[in-house]
Amino acid sequence: MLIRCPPDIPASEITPESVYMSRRKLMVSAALMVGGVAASNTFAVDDVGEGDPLRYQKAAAEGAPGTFTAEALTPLRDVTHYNNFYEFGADKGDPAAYAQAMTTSPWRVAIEGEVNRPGSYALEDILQGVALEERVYRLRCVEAWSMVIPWIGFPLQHLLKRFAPSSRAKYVAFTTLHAPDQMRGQRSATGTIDWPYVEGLRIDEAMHPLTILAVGLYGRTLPNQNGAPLRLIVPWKYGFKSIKSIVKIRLQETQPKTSWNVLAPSEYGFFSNVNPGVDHPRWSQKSERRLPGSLFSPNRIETRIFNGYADQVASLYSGMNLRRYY
Ligand SMILES: Nc1nc2c(c(=O)[nH]1)N[C@H]1C(S)=C(S)[C@@H](COP(=O)(O)O)O[C@H]1N2
Ligand SMILES: [Mo]
Repeated sequence: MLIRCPPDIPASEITPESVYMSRRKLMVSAALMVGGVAASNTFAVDDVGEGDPLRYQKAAAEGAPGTFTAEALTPLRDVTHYNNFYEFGADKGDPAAYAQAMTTSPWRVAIEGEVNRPGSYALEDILQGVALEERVYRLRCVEAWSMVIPWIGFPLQHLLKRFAPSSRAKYVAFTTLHAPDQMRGQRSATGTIDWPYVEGLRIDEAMHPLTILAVGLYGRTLPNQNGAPLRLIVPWKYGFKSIKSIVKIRLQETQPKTSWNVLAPSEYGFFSNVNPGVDHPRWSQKSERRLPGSLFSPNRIETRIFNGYADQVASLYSGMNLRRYY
């Protein structure tokens, strides 16, 4: 039973928000990162092998509050072996065991809808000239566990602005790869998710500087189980909003369907902002298990509104009833 958890991009703009964001632009050619060719000498900085938490911890503490965090990083092993990626199975170990069957190169992304140049683009072209940044973000799963992960990516707004959304673009819809031959979880009709996995954001959420598209973590190319080669990260929302292995981005006027909302609308709303004040119908959201933990040391911490990013994002929802729009 399924556990319900559900190029030429303009040069980075200097916005007030960007001041508190990563100052550590990785001088990495994005093109080198795709296709699994991230050899150890591909990275100018921070090639950490199996992970060098101490070095990353230092980097994290240097950052301003909010985006970076001084909290301990979740070790690479947990980040890559405790996953939700239902296309490969419902157990936390399934993605690590089976996601290698997914081909991530070549990879194309369709950009559709209310944009000036809709089309199908090679990932290399989408990443051409993009300045990648490292962002240490908390990821809070709706199942009440969380991790702290050093992602490598770039603000989604850079991609969207390049395609000049029209005034009718009120929402952004995202779609994951649908390939039952590569994704064993898509082969069985388990009566759960109606493939492909889909997610969506309101346009202001998508344009928010905290929202990134990630291509790596821990200084390396994104492992398949974490959503290679391109996935969304929306750090103030429950983890299921951060859709993996994206093949389509569509700008549209109407609110898109989202997989978990379709499956269980009373349990998973469109917004899904992290909110300790609104419990899931079947469990509390007031606290979370910060990984790694153990039976005897569960490492339970209090959940924070908007996952601790309220200073940056609360204004997006001013006047909204967050209990109704959960
Ligand atoms: N395509 C797709 N994206 C997905 C999921 C999924 O099952 N399929 N699971 C989501 C959930 S529930 C979480 S908590 C995060 C987990 O990301 P991680 O495995 O990289 O930690 O991915 C999200 N993105
Ligand atoms: Mo999740």
